[in-house]
Amino acid sequence: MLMRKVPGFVPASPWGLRLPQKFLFLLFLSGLVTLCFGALFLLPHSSRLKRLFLAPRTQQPGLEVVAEIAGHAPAHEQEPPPNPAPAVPAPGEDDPSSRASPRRRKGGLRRTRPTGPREEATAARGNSIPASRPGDEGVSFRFDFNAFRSRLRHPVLGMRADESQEPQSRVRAQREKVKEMMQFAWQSYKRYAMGKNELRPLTKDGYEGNMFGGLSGATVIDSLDTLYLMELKEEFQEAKAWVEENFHLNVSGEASLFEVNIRYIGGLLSAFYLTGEEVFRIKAIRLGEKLLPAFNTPTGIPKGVVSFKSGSWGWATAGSSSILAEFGSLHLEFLHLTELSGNQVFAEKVRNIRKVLRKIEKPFGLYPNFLSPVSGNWVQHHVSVGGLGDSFYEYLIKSWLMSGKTDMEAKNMYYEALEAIETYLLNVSPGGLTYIAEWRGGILDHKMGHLACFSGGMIALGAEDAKEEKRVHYRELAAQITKTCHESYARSDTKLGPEAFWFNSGREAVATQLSESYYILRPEVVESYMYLWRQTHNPIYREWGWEVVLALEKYCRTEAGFSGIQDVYSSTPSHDNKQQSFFLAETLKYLYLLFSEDDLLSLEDWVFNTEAHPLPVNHSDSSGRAWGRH
Ligand code: DMJ
Repeated sequence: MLMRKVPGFVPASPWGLRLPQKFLFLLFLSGLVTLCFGALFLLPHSSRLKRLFLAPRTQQPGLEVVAEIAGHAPAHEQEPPPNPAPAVPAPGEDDPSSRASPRRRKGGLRRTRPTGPREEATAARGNSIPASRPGDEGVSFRFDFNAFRSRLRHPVLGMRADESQEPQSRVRAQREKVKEMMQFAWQSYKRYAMGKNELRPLTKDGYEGNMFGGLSGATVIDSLDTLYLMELKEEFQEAKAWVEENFHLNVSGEASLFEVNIRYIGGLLSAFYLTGEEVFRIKAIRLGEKLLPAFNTPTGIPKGVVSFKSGSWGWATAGSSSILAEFGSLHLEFLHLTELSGNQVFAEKVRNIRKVLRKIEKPFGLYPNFLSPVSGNWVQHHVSVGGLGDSFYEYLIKSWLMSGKTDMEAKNMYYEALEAIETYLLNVSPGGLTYIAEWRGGILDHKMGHLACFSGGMIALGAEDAKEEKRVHYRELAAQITKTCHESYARSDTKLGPEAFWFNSGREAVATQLSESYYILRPEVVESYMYLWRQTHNPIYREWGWEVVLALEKYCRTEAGFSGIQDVYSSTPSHDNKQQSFFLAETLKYLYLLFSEDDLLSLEDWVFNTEAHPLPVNHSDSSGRAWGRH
């Protein structure tokens, strides 16, 4: 309007256009430019123009691929969302965790209950594991279960040769008896304590204890593989359903790294390898991630106690030294966690423990029981093949076997340690009993713990791969130690062995005080019978195993389950009111295997972890993710 009123103020353009015309022309031009620019975005993905106009994305070649293989989101997606969305799908919604388990879905069995929203999300911080995401469940990594099964040398449950040939044989009846004991132990637990860690058979209730940081159901997890191999199918389904629906990992207590590893991780791994059910693999991996903060120490030697509490470091919460048998009994399970998750972090943690132990000076070649995870030095010079030391040695020889005999480091460490043990700890009593004493800075305690009785089986297992000139010797040594442990049973009134027995003051293979006279349903002696039976087929081992079955029935069976006893030297012992979960995991399993054919969980295909959970040998035609073979 102003322009019209004062036309003289608006000069004409060089092309002779007036203002309204110019305005219209500009409008047309800008429309054209917008149209052309927009069209760039509609061109195909590979268009060069698009690359010219868009800012390049920061990208490290291969990173996404590695992350995907490892079952995790690429690095740039690893930050957890500020408010994790709940993992629990609405009723009727598809549960992503069950997609990977077509067999279960097909069979119409119960659905896996997804883990809680914040479950396991904090465990991985600082350990190169992305925080778990609701629903992601680590299942994007695919483990080829069928390929794994096809590589086994024997059917998992064996051929059952003797059943077809001798249906009424004595050994079959013995095996059936052990199966009945397992059924009774399980049913009693189920009836009075289902979901608790252990059964208290006298008070007919459950017991949680303080070793598992709030995790429940130790007996369920410990029983899975035993139920499976005994073909207690209904009971196995009950146990599996409990794991699916009630085994929650969103706990926040303080747990023993060792106990959670050997019982829960070991039990879940075995259940997966035996059945291929994804729920066991997923829970094992997620629980494994929760254990990782324990390794956050200056040396990488884990503390014995891990805090599941969100954001806190496990190592800061417990005492000053780590125990050899505890940090030395992770190797088998952690390699399998890597194998099943594709994530190297588990294998790296245990390889580092190995490295520290290789480097440190060993007094006379012996491994003391306590090590500082801060300085990496031994804390005391107490050496034992029983409690505190035991399964460290076991895991060396089993690492060698489980690697398909490729882990030379484990093999060498085992035989070197055994030489030192023989030189400094091995003794023969005046009565001719061979035993492994305990060593305190050069002074011997002439005693053996019940726990040390696993060593007969271990030495038998390792005999075949020793130097040729040592093989017969180790077989004989294994037999002698096992005989001594049998004596500790035979010399009691109940025919069950005490917690510790001595060789001094003219007394041999007996406890010297009441505080060492209890028996808590431990497996180590029958474990050795089982290995010695498989190695020699000497019927004495089945006889000795049967003595244990009869004694358990007579002294430990109560109306509502099995119980430990306070004094093996009393013919009317009082009960301790506890059915240990390892009784179902180990004692009954080893007894059952003792009365079975050798191809039931063949030792060519399986190694047993220290809680008797079978883990597969990595045959040379395997992928070898965890063993560095790809
Ligand atoms: C089990 O939990 C394991 O065998 C462990 O290695 C030692 N103690 C018990 C059984 O006695």
